[in-house]
Amino acid sequence: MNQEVLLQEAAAAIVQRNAEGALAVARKALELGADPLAVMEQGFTRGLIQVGDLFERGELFLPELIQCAEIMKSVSGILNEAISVERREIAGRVVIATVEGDIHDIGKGIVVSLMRARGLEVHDLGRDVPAETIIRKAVELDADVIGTSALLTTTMAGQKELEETLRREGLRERFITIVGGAPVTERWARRIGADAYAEDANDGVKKIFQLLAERRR
Ligand code: B1M
Repeated sequence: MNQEVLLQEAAAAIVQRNAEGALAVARKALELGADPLAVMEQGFTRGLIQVGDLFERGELFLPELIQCAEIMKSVSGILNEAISVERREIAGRVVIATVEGDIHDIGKGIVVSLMRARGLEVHDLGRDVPAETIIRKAVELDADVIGTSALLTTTMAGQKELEETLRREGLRERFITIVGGAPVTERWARRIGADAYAEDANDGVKKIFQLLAERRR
């Protein structure tokens, strides 16, 4: 089967809130040997973004949005697990969380799976996590990297607070910081003083490896 058709079916299953159909597409993708990351990002995620647009225009309501998110969670359970593990040695230690006040964690889940698959040791603190808690955990675990995800324009402030707290506590140089999430931009990362902005999971992992290599030079 053509991969583009599969991706369209994945997106459509989310928009149509077809839970069984979505699981069937995820399983079919794996049977056919499709790249699970591509199916998540170019298929199911595309559908979820359409759902977000419908919600924004008032053409779909919160219960339906929640239903779509739940379907997305169940397919990501299958596909994130299947993201191929390329290397086993630990390349660096990452503490990651969705910032305080924000419960969006589907994208972070994809990022975490890819990080683990590429050999990073990842401590996922979950969602709605205060900056102070993220920092305490990173210090306790002697992490190399602190990653944060924010999906609301209002909660992006949590990423700024993290940078400010690190600076105030004299800890800024100790960690590499990386920020992501739909409203987050390169400009925002620069403005708050984060080391990197990541557009998606691949970009995030690539930048972490670059920054780890620079630090070890
Ligand atoms: Co919410 N929501 N939501 N929502 N929701 C948005 C974000 C919104 C844009 C929808 C819209 O109106 N168009 C809007 C925000 C508007 C704004 O801030 N300007 C919105 C709103 C308003 C809300 C509520 C306030 C709704 C309400 O209650 N009235 C509420 C807020 C709750 C809260 O957090 N306090 C809410 C709730 C929810 C659900 C619970 C129903 C559900 C989340 C379920 C869950 O995550 N467990 C949900 C969903 C699903 C969405 C949309 C539709 C999809 C988000 C998503 O999962 N995308 C979203 C619309 C949109 O984003 N266009 C929307 C797919 C995911 C794979 O992408 O998360 O961007 P993303 O992650 C990507 C990259 O950004 C990047 O890599 C990922 C993989 O490629 N990335 C990183 C992300 N983090 C990274 C970290 C990194 C590196 C890369 O390194 C550390």
